[in-house]
Amino acid sequence: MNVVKEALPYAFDFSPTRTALIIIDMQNDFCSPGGFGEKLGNDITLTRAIIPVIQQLLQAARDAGILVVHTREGHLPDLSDCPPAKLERSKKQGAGIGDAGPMGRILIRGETGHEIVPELTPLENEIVIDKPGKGAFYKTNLEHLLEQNNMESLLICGVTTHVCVHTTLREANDRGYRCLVLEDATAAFDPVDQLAAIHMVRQQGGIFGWTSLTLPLIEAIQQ
Ligand code: TIU
Repeated sequence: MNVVKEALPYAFDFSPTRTALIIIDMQNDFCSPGGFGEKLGNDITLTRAIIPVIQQLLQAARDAGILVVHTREGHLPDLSDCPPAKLERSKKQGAGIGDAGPMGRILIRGETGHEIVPELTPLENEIVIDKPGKGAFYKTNLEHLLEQNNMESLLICGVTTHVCVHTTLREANDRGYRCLVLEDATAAFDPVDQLAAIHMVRQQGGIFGWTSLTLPLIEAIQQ
């Protein structure tokens, strides 16, 4: 067993062969100018700032042969998989899903805005999950893939902490996965949301799982 001693609320142990790294929605739409995140009225500085941290974690995971899963939030070009309520709220906020933007149609599969940022481009053999919702389990085959690979622990990073990271974390927790959320490899647009979201994971004896910084995890992967 590998151990992240510094994890909270207590040490997190994991077996690399039964652990997946889940990188949530590190897409241009959330991390690059003119995307969905910025059009919702957010500053993307904080979501961009974690890119180098995730790069290091991704390299460590690849070197150790840890299963890597990338996710992307987005919709079919005809919007048939976008619930009307989600579409309505995006339009009210000025970031209409499917509207034209500087990186193509907002949050639409196949557009530049939907692509993962170049620094974190998935390798050919890595899993990419396209999801219509905030959670990575809803209307995807993630659960099946994790079961097929006999996974028990998930290392979760990406954006945004309080939205897609949390929804995925909660879905995973209910399915019995042991989840470690990386405090400095996740980001919210507002630091208040980041603090609250991280606190919520590890409160009440780790109600949803564990948290840690990325460096202790990388050291544990390399143990
Ligand atoms: N708006 C916001 O904070 N997040 C999202 O809409 N999606 C994800 O978190 N990926």
